[in-house]
Amino acid sequence: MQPVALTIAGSDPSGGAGLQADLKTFHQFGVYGEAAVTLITVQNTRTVARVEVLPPDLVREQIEAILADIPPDAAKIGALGNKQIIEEIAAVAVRVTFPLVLDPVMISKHGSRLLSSDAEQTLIDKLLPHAFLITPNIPEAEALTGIHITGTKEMHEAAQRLLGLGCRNALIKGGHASGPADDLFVSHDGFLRLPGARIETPHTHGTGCTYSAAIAACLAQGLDLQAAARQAKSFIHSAIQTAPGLGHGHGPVNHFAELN
Ligand code: PXL
Repeated sequence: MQPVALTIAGSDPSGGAGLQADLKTFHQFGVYGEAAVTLITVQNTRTVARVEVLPPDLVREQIEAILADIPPDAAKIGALGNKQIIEEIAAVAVRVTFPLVLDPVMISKHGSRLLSSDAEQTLIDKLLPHAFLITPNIPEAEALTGIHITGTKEMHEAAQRLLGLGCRNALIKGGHASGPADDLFVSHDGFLRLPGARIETPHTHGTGCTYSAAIAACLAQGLDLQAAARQAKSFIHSAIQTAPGLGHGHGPVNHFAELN
């Protein structure tokens, strides 16, 4: 049976982040990819020049069309733009049975908002309770929980707070901390540290998108969540390590990276 994964995300025409990164990652994992677009960015590796959020009903209709015909085995949700789009997706999320990986994208590497600030509470109230897994980086975990993260202890506290808000599992990524890029995976059954040596490189554009897409791809293949998180962590590590060095700014990671 061909595994299928869906991404609900923004478009990055430079191909490093957003739905383009997700589709390449699904493909690399041998998973058939589907994509519903939430917003369109104008960007390259140097800058994000414009962000246009699509009409909420158009986003909803794309998803409904897919669900009625080729329902996925797992889905990931990336940049959402605004409150109305979150509400449309939440209305669908209440009735789906496949796992949802929620990457709570807020701000691009270049500082452009990919989620309006007044939408954060809607994301917490309406979408987060339907997430099988949420994958914030440290600034996103801080915004969602109000906890200022300075070390492992606060990472644990923030992860517990996220579970308290209703998602089943949380993966807080340590890439924005100093020292090793260790991630923390927490579920109601316990926690798991995903160690990662820090790689000094400017080419990390799309890291978060690629990581959560890799987890969704592994879930679509039927892996359990811990195995999915481990495999995705290993993939994103090699993808950063072997980044092709494209562009003149923050270049993309290597979506052809080896799977272990
Ligand atoms: O990496 C976050 C992200 C998600 N989605 C889109 C983006 C970015 C970062 O630039 O452009 C469309």
